[in-house]
Amino acid sequence: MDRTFVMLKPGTLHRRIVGEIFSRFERKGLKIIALKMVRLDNQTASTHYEEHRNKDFYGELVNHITSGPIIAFILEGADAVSSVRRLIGSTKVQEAQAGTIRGDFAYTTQLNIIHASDSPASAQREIDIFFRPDEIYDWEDNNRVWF
Ligand code: FUP
Repeated sequence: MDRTFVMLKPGTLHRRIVGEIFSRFERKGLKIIALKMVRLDNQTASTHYEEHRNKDFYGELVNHITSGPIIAFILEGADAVSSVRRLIGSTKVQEAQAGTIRGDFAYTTQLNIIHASDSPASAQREIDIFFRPDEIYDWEDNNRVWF
């Protein structure tokens, strides 16, 4: 089983769509193994987005992500990284298909609602930024036969 890191950006709380988004991941069959609500400080935000440090949108990105609490979680499942990326849709909202989370709820790329890891290596890096090992639950999954 693979793991991926997901973050609901502050806009999802403003829009009251947290439940809607969780419901899409659960409906698909992904397993929630860690979950927390947290307000990021600048240090954590810049570590998380270090690959974008020199981009022109970086300042706005960090401002947005630290503007209020976010919801961070880890999903587990077969090919979790690519499965979750398919459900959330393209980074650029003009390219995000209807039926994906960004396609349905995000109107601008800068405020694109949600983050999910883009590779197993980034998933591991991001999980380590946000969660201690004792905050991750390897619970027994009686539903696995269905997925
Ligand atoms: P993603 O992995 O889909 O979150 O996309 P990126 O890591 O490429 O981008 C991270 C965040 O930077 C996006 F969620 C929003 C912001 N961004 C922009 O504002 N403009 C861009 O052209 C690209 C990304």
